[in-house]
Amino acid sequence: MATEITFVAIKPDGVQRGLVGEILSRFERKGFKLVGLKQLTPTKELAEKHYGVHRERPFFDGLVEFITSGPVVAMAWEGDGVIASARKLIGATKPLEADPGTIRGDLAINIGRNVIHGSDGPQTAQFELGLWFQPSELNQWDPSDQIWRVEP
Ligand code: 3AN
Repeated sequence: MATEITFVAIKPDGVQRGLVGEILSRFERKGFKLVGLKQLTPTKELAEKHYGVHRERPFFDGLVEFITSGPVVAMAWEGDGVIASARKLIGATKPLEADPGTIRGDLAINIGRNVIHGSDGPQTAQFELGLWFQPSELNQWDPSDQIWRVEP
């Protein structure tokens, strides 16, 4: 399994509800490595680029309005298979269909307020990391317990 980096963002509802620590800890406890972290209120331009694939959807304006309404916590997580694994930790887009144990399954009920975003594939991850982070904001570091994280 190749080492990857993915983009994850806690949306304004997750920040407002005080779920930042809960969500960070789920990724940390899983064993992924935090290589980028910042809080920002996205500009309309950033939001429209981020949600560009949904431009023609009826909910596009609402999505942009919501994600620009307050602070977002943007994260970059590194690890083997982290892109698909993060999507599993996050759970299905519709929180009522998300399995218990997932972030949306445990912490959300509404598709328009589903707490968190995660890149849905390698190309999207690359695009979204480049959109939300400067290269200098992504850190390379070796966890001191690295020996316990790799396949023997
Ligand atoms: P995901 O966030 O699980 O990758 P996408 O990319 O299909 O889901 O949708 C992006 C965001 O658009 C979702 N997180 C959700 O907030 C919103 N969204 C998706 N479908 C709908 C819908 N039918 N009505 C309202 N909002 C939606």
